[in-house]
Amino acid sequence: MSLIVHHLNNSRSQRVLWALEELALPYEIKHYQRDAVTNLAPPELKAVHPLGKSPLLEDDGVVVEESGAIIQHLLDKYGQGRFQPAPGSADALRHLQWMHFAEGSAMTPILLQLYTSRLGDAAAPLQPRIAEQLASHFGYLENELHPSGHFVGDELTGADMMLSFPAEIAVMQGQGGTYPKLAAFVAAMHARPAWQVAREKGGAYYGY
Ligand SMILES: N[C@@H](CCC(=O)N[C@@H](CS)C(=O)NCC(=O)O)C(=O)O
Repeated sequence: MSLIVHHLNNSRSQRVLWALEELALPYEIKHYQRDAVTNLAPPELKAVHPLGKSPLLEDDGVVVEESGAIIQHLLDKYGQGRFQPAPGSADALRHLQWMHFAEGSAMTPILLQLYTSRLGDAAAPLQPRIAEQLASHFGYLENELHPSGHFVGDELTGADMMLSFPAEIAVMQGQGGTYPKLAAFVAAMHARPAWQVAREKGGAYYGY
């Protein structure tokens, strides 16, 4: 088995390191640093994949992109049933939904806010809709968290790993008071030994 993570500092790639640590798999990290001015990934990542983005996983020489697909692949191939519900169960469908929701839906208003914030007054007509969508998606996540502090069932799953990134952004935006369950979820995930080892190995991860 050869697993290599092409890891960009301060990025979604943190989730992949975390998943690998939870699975206790051996892996290598190739580190890439964001440009200090543009915050973009360095051109070397384009030698691995045409989009030059992270995370990228190399599994025995096959490059897998998209954090959701990478984590699902790791769980399916190496998880032996851990960190996801039994196939065919009602929870499995919810899990599938969340695995896609994290990048497919939750990140859209977050990225719109990030990019339009650079336009100043020119973005004013868009801001109410973006703010409303941001609140709608964060509020939905807040309401969907189970009393156990997980998104599916009562144990850690890939869905929690994927949703940690938008939840962290809500907290980083200073919205932990508005979304206390999301804030508690982020704190609980970060308290996991596997998350902390991944954080140490991965290097800089925003203010966390
Ligand atoms: N939906 C993709 C997003 C990948 C992505 O946009 N990664 C960012 C890091 S969070 C990146 O590489 N940005 C650097 C750049 O675009 O230059 C995934 O979840 O893997």
